[in-house]
Amino acid sequence: MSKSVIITCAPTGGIHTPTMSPHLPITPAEIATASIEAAEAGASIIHLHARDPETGKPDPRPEIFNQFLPVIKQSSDAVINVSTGGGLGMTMDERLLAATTASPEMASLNMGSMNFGIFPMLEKHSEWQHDWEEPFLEMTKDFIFPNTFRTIEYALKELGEGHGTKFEFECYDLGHLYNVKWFVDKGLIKPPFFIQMVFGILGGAGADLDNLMHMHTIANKLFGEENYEWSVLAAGRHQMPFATQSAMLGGNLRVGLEDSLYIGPKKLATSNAEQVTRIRSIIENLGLTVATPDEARERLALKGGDRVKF
Ligand code: KMH
Ligand code: ZN
Repeated sequence: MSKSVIITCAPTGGIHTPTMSPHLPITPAEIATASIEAAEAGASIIHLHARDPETGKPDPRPEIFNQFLPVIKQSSDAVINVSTGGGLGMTMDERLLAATTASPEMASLNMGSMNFGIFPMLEKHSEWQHDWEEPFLEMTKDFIFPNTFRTIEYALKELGEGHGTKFEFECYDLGHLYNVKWFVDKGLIKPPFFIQMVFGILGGAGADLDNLMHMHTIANKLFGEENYEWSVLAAGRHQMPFATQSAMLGGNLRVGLEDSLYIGPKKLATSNAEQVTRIRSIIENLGLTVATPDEARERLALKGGDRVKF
């Protein structure tokens, strides 16, 4: 029998800006509602960033996370995953603070430094709701997203060993899988671990299905199928096709407005739950089932929702 499919939903992220969609959750209340609805629709993991409630700018402050993490926990059983990717331009200390404060079951960890170009989205708008949006996108023409061996090792020790938090290892290219392997060999990453393969970010692997097939083949060779769970996310219009391909190949997947604002060609998604509902129906029409939060906890060997600090 095939394994159930773990759906992660990333409701807001730190890439899209308020001008791009009126449906992007911004305030703690909006992020909480979007997360709870996504969990009700079938997401077993919720991947979270915070934003300044006034301006919508990505914001690392633990006190903002603390306005929505307990609310989500009280109304849903979903696994809470706190991003350490944060927002482009934050320091590594800022990026880690919310996770080390909340001690969640999961946190993201980006597995290599890279160009991270979101400036092409400048072409879609000429007027911006907030002053920060245009320069934020513009600066990514000359921006390197820093994730060095030293900072990755620090996060693995501080958050992984220190808090028992397990990671969503974000791998945007083949080399990032080899970086995971380096830490597996050093004993700092232990099975079962969770690889999130990311496609379609300018600076990382493009959204070509051959890239997905190849990364999966190499991950199996490096780690051994039995030692890890894999998941796929793709940016923008590639989101649903790539998620579907992953489910068909026995993998897991991620949706959410962090990765795509759309539900169809030129059609904005009106909620995160709409994307979760769409992919859930595709999964079920393929004859597969959706994993519950407890199935995700068991397969990823998570510490449990009662051992977090929120
Ligand atoms: N926004 C995604 C492409 C993170 O939060 O650690 C990658 C991401 C990074 O989710
Ligand atoms: Zn993220």
